[in-house]
Amino acid sequence: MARHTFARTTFAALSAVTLLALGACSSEPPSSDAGDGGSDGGSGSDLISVGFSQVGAESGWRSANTMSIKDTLTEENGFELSFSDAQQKQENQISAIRNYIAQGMDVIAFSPVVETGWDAVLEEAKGAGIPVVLTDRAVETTVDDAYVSFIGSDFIEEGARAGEWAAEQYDGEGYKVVELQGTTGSAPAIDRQEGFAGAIEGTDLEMIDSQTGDFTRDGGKKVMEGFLTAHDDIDLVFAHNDDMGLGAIEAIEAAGLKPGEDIKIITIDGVKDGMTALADGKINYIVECNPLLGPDLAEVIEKTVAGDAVDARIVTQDEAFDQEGAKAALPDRQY
Ligand code: GZL
Repeated sequence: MARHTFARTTFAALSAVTLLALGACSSEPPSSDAGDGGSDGGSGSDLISVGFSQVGAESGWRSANTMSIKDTLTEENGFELSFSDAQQKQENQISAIRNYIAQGMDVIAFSPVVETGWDAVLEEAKGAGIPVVLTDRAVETTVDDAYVSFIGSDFIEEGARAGEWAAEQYDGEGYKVVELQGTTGSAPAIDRQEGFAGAIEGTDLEMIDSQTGDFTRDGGKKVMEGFLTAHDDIDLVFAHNDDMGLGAIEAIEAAGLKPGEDIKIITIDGVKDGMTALADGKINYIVECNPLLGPDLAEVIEKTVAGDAVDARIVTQDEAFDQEGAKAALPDRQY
């Protein structure tokens, strides 16, 4: 399909925010292909060529997010998807996006590993007339009309829900709190920290240490080992994702303590391993961050290619779970 040219007017996006429940995804395991993609240069196929740059494969959430995108942007659904895994490196995402520009993709989509440093490549995509869609994470940019839409959760709200539950449960007990932060400079790490801190303000919960575990299980384990060496009075761990919380569980158990009892744990994501640990009482509360963004991404791409206006911000709906909620939700969980 010849690449769709875009007048700036087609970048015009409604300023309204749309709350969308997200579809389920199939159980197909994510593949790791990085197809050569690109519009077919006249082979006559009527597919929409999409270049997608993914953060990496750092967590269970990321795997579910990749699965949702690959399961939705299929040929039978009208897409020719080129997918690349940046191994959590911004330079890899920037070079992948430049490749997609050179290949003349109809649309480029990506989940930016960090918030800043995208102006040049966003300007290049705009100059090439290729619309950009952000999924999962936001960017800070000075480029006008840099992207058509941002589809993802409200991370400040997620951090606030975690902090509100902690305040409800533990205020008045002089709890000492440690925080396992996500990737430094990423929107979820910045916003979840802000939301949680705001929610515990005015309570007697005290944040005594905070460090990045880079959203990985190993990172969470290593940082928690350091916290346990440095502090003998930790009551609560706030982990920015399940994977770091699961790593913290390993460190807590290796120290001869009981996660969920001696040291409480609150995490964000709601992936199967996290929900299982919650049902088993090793995690105390999880705020969901729905990774199933494929259907909304497909809809935004189709509307954009058709020249229809799309919402500038599409906020995905998240639930939250205590132990009973996790037991009830696990049997039907899609990820
Ligand atoms: C959130 C997403 C975060 C998840 C982590 O939308 O960007 O990145 O919370 C993942 O599990 O690594």
